[in-house]
Amino acid sequence: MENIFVTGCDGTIGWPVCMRLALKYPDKTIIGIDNNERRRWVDECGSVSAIPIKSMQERCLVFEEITGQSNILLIGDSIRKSLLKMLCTLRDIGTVVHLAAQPSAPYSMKYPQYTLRNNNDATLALIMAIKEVNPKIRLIETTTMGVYGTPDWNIGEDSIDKGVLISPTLKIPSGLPPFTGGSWYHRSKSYDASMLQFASFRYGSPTVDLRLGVVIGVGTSETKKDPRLATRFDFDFNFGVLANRFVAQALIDYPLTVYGSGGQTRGYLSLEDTVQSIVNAVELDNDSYLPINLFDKCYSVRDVAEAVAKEHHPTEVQTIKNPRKEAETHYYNPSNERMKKLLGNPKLDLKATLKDTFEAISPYRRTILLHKEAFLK
Ligand code: USQ
Repeated sequence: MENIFVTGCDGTIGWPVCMRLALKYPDKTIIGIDNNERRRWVDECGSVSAIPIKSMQERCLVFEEITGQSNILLIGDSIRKSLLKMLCTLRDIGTVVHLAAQPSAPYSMKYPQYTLRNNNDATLALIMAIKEVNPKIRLIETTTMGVYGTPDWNIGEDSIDKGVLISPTLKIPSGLPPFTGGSWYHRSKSYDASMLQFASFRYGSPTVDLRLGVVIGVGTSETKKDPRLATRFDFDFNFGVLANRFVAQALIDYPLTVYGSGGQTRGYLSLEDTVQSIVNAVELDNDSYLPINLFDKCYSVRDVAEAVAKEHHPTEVQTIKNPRKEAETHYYNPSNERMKKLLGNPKLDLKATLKDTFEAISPYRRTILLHKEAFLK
């Protein structure tokens, strides 16, 4: 029996991934680790999760009460090579799902060294522990579509495999993203991708690099079983992602904060479908480095604002001077063929995700009102 190790088990994605893995593999132990920093970062930014969340210990007890399963085990708070080596040896780890990261672009611009240390040190510790214990342990990491930036060329997965010719004489080597991400966070994930690709090539480790687009929504089939199983929902300037922030803003009749011209285009995927994709990746049978672009459809900031306004009338839009340095009008053409094979048809499109999110956070309107200053600082 090979158990599964999940880093970042207290995160927005990590907690529902742990539950889904525990339900799918009742005979395996899902061993979770988290340094609890996400709660501190958001608190430091003067905000909270709009949906109240229990401690990890309480959530595990409730999970057992509701499902009868006690196969989520929490250990430690810091990803060290020695700890992972011990775990892999004593607890028979077959797969590591690496979700732990400081994931905010704006926060990373305030704390670049912290972000790089936090994100890259953990990844390297995992890579080296796996190499030393058993290079055949599968490593699945969520990096980001942001590793590509917003290039003028088509972001096709096959072209990434073969290398990308970006000029008649210049080629990006196979597997590697081009390192044009627009924040220290996005850069940290480019460095991770580079380490993953190199380690997989050098040590023969089966590695999946799930390059996530913007993950939106809050509910998954597991979190809906009991309010005490909820995962966090952030809406502040640093940790709230675009569509989630717009839903929170619309709910309290706060004008939607479109940065600049609003032409910034990204790929989006619901939390429900993201969790399922990660869980499905556990059973992929790749034996080397496999990057997968993970998003359903691409939308501009203005498209998302319009979709939110359709769900919730009347909703005003305000144009804010863009606090980020990024292209506001650009070409963006990524492919998601591998995700379609991994996931099949996504369960929730943008409209369904927005509707679900409005329903889930409506009871917590007052919490958002009390923290509305955090929308823009
Ligand atoms: N934006 C606005 N108004 C807002 C907030 C954001 O116009 O109130 C704009 C941003 O300037 C950006 C776009 O919306 O152009 C997306 O911003 P975001 O904060 O939703 O996404 P981003 O900073 O790119 O990062 C998020 C997650 C990150 C993940 C990434 C995927 O925080 O962890 O890796 O989405 S991707 O965007 O594909 O790189």
